[in-house]
Amino acid sequence: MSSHAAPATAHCVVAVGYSTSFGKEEVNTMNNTIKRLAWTLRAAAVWASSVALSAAHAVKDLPGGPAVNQLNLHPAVTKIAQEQAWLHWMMLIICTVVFVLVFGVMFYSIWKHRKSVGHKAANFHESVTVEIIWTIVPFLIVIGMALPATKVVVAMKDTTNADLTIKATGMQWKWGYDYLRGEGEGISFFSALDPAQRTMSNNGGPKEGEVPGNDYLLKVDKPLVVPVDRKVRIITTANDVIHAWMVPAFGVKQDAIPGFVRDTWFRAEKIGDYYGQCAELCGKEHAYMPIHVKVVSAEDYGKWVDGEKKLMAAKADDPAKVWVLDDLMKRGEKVYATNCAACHQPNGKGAGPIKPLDAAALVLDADKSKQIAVLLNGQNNGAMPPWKQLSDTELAAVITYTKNNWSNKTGQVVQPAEVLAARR
Ligand code: HEC
Ligand SMILES: [Cu+2]
Repeated sequence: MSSHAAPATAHCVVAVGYSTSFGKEEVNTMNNTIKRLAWTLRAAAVWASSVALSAAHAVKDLPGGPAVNQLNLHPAVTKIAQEQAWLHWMMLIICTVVFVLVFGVMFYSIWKHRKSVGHKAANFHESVTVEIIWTIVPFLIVIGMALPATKVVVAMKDTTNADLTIKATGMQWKWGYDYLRGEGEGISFFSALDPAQRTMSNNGGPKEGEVPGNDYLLKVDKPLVVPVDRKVRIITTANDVIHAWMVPAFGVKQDAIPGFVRDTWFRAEKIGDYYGQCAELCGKEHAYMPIHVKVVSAEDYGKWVDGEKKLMAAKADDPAKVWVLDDLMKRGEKVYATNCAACHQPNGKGAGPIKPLDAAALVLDADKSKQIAVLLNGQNNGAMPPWKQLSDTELAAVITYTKNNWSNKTGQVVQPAEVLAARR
């Protein structure tokens, strides 16, 4: 839309307003209304053109992601995506041909046999030939579309013999990735929207002169990394509500449902960055859960895996480390606040059926193994849940904390090695 079009039309309208024969008063109010209308139109036109201009200048196509004014499907990077695109065009063409033929015949018949040229309607019943034709032809068309479509759907669902299995967990509002099998097994991390972009969006989007980048709202802090030309099986599930894992360039879109496991797969044929998003409306920040898959060479993938493993080793606590009381207390305070305070209260007094930890005989007991056992196995049929999922160090820290906080002053220190030993 050009910014000149609207004022020009508005002037015409004003001119028409003058040429009609209303009273002076009426003409005046009318002129005011028209002026206001013209102003609104002009503002809208200027806004629209500026949006169009700034968009055209600031944002370019994102390779592997959306393109500016994109109409077609994403360029395919997997065999499946290629086949999907082929199916899409094949069916679109068949539908168009059917549409043109049917409507062509219909309009031709209406025109040719119209009453005004004296056409008399034919009057016949039951034509076996016609009935056979209009049964057979659509049947063939449906078969012609269903056969190749079924082939592709079956291929999409064949997740066997994957080189790499990754679990993608949707959560409000980020993705969790766990490498379950194959090279990189054990790696696990979260992938969330780039915080700078989130702030930009929360503040109403990129401001005048701010260049948001072509990957606006698609940039993540840590992309999923996979090797090229390997079959990657993605298992999807969710922690809270239904999400969906979608990467258009791979032709992959799979619901991630809490309590259920679904899977899909892809074999990316080209090194590069590919983008997608959560594709199931999952709450107020649905637009803030982008997916970024980095496809790298086998060699680079190996390097990435080594790097991740080193990072993980550095982060994981060494259960053999011997701690001093103060450090364990500091660590334990945090573990307690996140895991225990909700039930046992920050003051350790508990509430109702939740037993107090402050001044509790079991906590004060000189035999440390008693409390270790409660933490590892729970108590009273899970009323007190087991905390096996916490690390040895976290358990040692939180037990030491409860033994030396509030009025509890046992001076006892529980080392991670003791927890590790009790696990067996
Ligand atoms: C979901 C609520 C809940 C959470 C969270 C919870 N507890 Fe408990 N805990 C209980 C209940 C309930 C009991 C009492 C069980 C019983 O009846 O024997 C209990 C009992 C205990 C006992 C035994 C007390 C005694 O005198 O027998 C210890 C020790 C304990 N909890 C420590 C912890 C620690 C440490 C954490 C955090 C890692 C924690 N609890 C988290 C509910 C909870
Ligand atoms: Cu979602």
